[in-house]
Amino acid sequence: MSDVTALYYFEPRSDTTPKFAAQAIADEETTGTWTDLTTRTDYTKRLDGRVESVEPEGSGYLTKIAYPAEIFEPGNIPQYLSVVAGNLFGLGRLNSVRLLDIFLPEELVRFKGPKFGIEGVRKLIGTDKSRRPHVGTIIKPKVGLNPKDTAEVAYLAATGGVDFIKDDETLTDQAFCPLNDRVEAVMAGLDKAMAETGRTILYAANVSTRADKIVERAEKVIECGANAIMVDVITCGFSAVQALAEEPSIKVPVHVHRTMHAAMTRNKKHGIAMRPIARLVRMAGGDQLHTGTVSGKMGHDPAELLEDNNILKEKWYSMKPVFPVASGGLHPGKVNAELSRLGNDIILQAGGGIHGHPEGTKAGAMAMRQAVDAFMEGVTAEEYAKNHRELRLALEKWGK
Ligand code: CAP
Ligand code: MG
Repeated sequence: MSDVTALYYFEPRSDTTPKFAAQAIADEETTGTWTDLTTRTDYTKRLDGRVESVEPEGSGYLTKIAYPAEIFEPGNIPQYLSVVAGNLFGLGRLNSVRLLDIFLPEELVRFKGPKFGIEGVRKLIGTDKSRRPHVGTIIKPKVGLNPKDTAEVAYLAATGGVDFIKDDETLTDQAFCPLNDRVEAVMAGLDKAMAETGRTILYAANVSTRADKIVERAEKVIECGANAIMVDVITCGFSAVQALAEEPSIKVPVHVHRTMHAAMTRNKKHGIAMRPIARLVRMAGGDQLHTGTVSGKMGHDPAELLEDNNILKEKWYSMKPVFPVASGGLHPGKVNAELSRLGNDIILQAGGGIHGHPEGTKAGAMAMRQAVDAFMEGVTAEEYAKNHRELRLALEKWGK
């Protein structure tokens, strides 16, 4: 079995040579430590890490570290991370270090992976032929609405044309909006909307909770009617995503939110880039994953984002492709900027950009769909807005 290799950016401490710093990573994450060992045996040497390359990059260096595959317990994502993203971040010989990507042999990527993936979700929504981007919304305000009012907002977004509705990342099972009551109320409204529109609309209830309760919580919300589930992967863990995705009784798409990711992904000198996180979510079995926008409210690097989305979509052993989600500060005026860079295999999500529309949620959803339809027809949003009122009002309020 070929080695696992990991690519890092790092800046060595002033008294440390780049090669020595890279070697410190290889040692720490395999058989070494800060000093030589009297307990070293010849046969353990086969597990030594190796520095494959060190090259100058900006104000630091890129290094590729080879880790013997035998160190990795097949299927154990937490253990994979403890090696490639473990103690190394704290090593004093490094002023900073960022994990950029991980390359795993097929034997270590034998996961069930996404149940649905892009094609499965497209078939559910009915866009497997048109290939148009999906439009999603997040119920806003983020927290506070009671189940009845949540259901009303969801119904309006659905009849306005969204394909996907989700809870926000901080909404779970609070007293002001009990989870199962919310799911029953929302799904009653969506059943009505689906009958009226003839379209399938997914509602992903946020099942994020403690590891030993999350599958049970997901099974309960599905029993209450949810036709998708959502989980915050960084706060709940990759194992939580894997438990949900691999659970046979869970037969609905898993939407993966990444809240808290920016604590690791944002600093280009230190932390973990979104790319390895995207690979791990694909292995764990997420069907849809937030990866960012090129024009929204969160900090972004379009070059990194495009490659992150490719990692989710390209052929990767037997793992189904994962639907990238562009979300955060989007509104109808930004649809063209997003689609022209990210392509059509994308879910565009808008919270404020729908529920902040001058004529309310239904008009906001219509405006988002009109902006997508304009792009698919090769027409500018301004042109399309001439005979689409909801889009015109959105452009007047938010511009581009
Ligand atoms: C977007 C959002 C999402 C962010 C997450 C929010 O709302 O619901 O959580 O998109 O960022 O709470 O901000 P708006 P990312 O549409 O109102 O901005 O997708 O980059 O992880
Ligand atoms: Mg949110």
